[in-house]
Amino acid sequence: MAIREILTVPNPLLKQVSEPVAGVDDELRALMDDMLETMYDAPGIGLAAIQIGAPKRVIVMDLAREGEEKQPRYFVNPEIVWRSEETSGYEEGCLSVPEYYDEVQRPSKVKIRYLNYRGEAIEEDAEGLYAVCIQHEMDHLDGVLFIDHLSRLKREQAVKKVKKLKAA
Ligand code: K2U
Ligand code: ZN
Repeated sequence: MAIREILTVPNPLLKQVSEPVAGVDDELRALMDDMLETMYDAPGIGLAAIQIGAPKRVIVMDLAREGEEKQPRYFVNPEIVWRSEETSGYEEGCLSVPEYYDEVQRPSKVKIRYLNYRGEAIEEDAEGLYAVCIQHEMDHLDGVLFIDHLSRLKREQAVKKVKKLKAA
């Protein structure tokens, strides 16, 4: 296992559309292990493979609260197969846009299909923070950041802030 560098804006790789994975094998599981270790170290509650420079449709997540037992989740080739018309707002952040937070509106509930760590096909409903996080991460797989849902002014302010942070 290894902690990998997390790419930050304005790295153009973050705008790349990630490719589906042919199958879940030991090599992919090693990547997911590295992603999870990197996410816990950040710390974060979700991470998409593109954020460590791997353009594969793979996400890891752990929504367990501080002090609770870890509950790692792995999503290979995830798809959203249904979205509620109802939407909710949530103050989002992103490990690739450090120290910038703003509210994003997203469908409150989604139904997702994906392969798990063992390559088994899963279909699951998500709501609350789970729905927010999976949609945030699935945006990453399409080269979309949460700031892309904001105004151009806010997006430019966010990138300027991260550039300043990295230069300090
Ligand atoms: O994609 C990422 O950078 C991981 C995000 C996932 C996330 C973003 C917005 C809302 C929920 C999850 C990081 O975990 S950002 C840090 C964080 C931690 C707890 C709650 C919200 C954001
Ligand atoms: Zn993010």
